[in-house]
Amino acid sequence: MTTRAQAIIARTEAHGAHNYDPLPVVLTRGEGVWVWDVEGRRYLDLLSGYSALSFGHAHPRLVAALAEQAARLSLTSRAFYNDRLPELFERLTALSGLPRVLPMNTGAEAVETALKAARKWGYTVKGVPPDSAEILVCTNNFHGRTITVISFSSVEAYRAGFGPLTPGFRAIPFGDAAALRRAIGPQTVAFLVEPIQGEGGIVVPPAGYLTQVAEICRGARVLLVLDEVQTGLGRTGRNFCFEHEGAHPDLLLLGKALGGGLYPVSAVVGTEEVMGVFGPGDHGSTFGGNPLAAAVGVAALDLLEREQLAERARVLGDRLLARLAALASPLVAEVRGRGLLVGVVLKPELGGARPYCERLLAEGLLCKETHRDVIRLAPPLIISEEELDWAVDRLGRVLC
Ligand code: IF1
Repeated sequence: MTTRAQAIIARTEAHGAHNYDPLPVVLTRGEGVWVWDVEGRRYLDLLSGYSALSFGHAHPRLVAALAEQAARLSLTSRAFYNDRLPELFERLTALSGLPRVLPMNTGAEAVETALKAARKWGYTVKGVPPDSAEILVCTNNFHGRTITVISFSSVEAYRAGFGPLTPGFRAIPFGDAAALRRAIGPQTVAFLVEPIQGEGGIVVPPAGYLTQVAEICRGARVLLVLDEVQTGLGRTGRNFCFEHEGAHPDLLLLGKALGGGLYPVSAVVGTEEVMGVFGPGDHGSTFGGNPLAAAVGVAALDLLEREQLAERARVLGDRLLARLAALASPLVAEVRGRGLLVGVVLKPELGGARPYCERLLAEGLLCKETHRDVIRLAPPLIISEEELDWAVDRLGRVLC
């Protein structure tokens, strides 16, 4: 590494809180699936801003949408209407089949919004006694970093030292529909779940799980809240991961790629019955639903459909899984995932994936480990077959 890169790292660490442990690379420019460091070295981005950069870096249509809207009108607050928001609402409802949208900024805020909606629905519609609503979640979940969201994390490090935690949550095993049926009680208002657990290590539930979960929830009058912040918008080979099983949620949570990797945009999309609990003053955000967010969100959804990115993710994801399996690496315990959300699980005796991510960096691939042993592969959905093959060849050098 040059002294220039070292100096930037040192300055970052000098005044930044140390809540991350980044790989030692300083990036300065991105275009499509490629990023460049300050020394001019090129890398293929297999992390994609934790799946937010589905359209790649600096997509001209997204950049143009952002720049044009920024120059015209960026923020109105929701104290007034703006002329861009209705199109975002119309696109999201058309794509999801759910009729009502509440826009926020980050994924964690979308989760918080859904939890508030579910509790209020429980009290005002389902008739659960005041302050007694219970929300079921899964062990090994990841839904963000706010106090309430970490209150139901099963990762000790995410919770430790941050109490007192928010009550009202109970965890059940992921992928076990019978456990959900058993756990539902009279005070249960919702079940919050990721269709594929991302941070948990790209854990794909058994086939039929989401269908069963949707049936159980409907039968028990429990809301199904699907966190598709990571799996949504084409990532797993369908526009939404729930479409693989036709398991329609009451509340659908979107974020990350909804802002095209340029701007934070999240949303809760839901049924009339649940979203109807919100009245003026109940909930909001300074930036949620601003015209800049709406313009970028619309451009992102437009690209998703125009470029048929869900279909690309399906075809290229199958190719990626097949080619990774064909490497037959002695270091790999399992390769799993769906579409372009793939985890390469290293054998536990190797002691973790971090050193392998460092070697992949030297080969020109940006990856980040998750859950110690898993290398997460989530390239931009616009990646070409040639670029994907190039990446697998490099992975082969490090893993074989
Ligand atoms: C970090 C992982 C990815 C999410 C789901 C909500 C949120 C996330 C399913 C919150 C966020 C992030 C946050 C980032 C790491 C990252 C991540 F490694 F934790 F698992 F993407 F894979 N629901 N996921 O995955 O969204 O508030 O961040 O916008 O370092 O915390 P946010």
